[in-house]
Amino acid sequence: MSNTPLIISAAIVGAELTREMYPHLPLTPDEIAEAAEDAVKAGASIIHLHVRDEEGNPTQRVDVFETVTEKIRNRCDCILQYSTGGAVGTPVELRCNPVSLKPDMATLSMGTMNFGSEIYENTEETITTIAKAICDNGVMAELEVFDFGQIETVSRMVKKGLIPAKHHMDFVLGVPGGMSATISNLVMLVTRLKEGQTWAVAGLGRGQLPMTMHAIAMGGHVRVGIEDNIYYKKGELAVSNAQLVERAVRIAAEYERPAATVAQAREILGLAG
Ligand code: KMH
Ligand code: ZN
Repeated sequence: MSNTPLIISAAIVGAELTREMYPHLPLTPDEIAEAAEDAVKAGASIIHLHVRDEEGNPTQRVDVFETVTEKIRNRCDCILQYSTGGAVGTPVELRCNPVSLKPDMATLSMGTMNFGSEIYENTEETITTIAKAICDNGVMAELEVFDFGQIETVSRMVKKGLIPAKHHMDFVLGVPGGMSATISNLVMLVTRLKEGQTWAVAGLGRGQLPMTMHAIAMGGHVRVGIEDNIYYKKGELAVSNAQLVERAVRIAAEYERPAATVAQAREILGLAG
């Protein structure tokens, strides 16, 4: 069994949720920074970051990312990972823009797919454009794989030099339109990885808890948080992102996998400084 410290990524806001859907959703820069600090205090080392505009709508505006980043940095040390996925339908130029602020990491979604009743567009051209923005800014990519074919896309695009060979992998399982959050799917995906490749899984909805448990047992890392799952258990909303992080920490402790400190997470991921 792997005793590697567990990197917990907290997806604290997302782009899809509203206050009507989840009353504790952090929306303002101060609320998002507070949620980030609480998640880090609970054991998260990566903050997967989306931001909202003055109306609470998802935005890829650089000034908002800058404000939120400053507020988070003033409160705590963490690995900041910007979303380049944004919301469904966000034009590719806007998706790339925040990467100019040179966060520690940025996401790179690996294929076009149905996303509920919408289409999440990630053609090879889109992926290449975002990958270039990520590489030009010296940022580490976290590849978001939602479906099995996308892992083939990763191999093909790495071979062509279109996406960075050195990356962190995140399997996002349970999106309606992608692979479901089952252990057999997770095992199938993990077996396709190269030796030494770091990986995490984000299970959506009720898949968050079992995917967390399986990843911990398999030696992978995890993403939890409100972006992916608003429930603590059936019929009971989570009270905060930190509550979901705390649960992952407790389960991991039983497997003798302490939550990675930020420094340990940097080392495991091969992030400089
Ligand atoms: N909001 C989703 C359409 C990412 O952050 O990189 C895309 C997403 C992926 O959340
Ligand atoms: Zn996201």
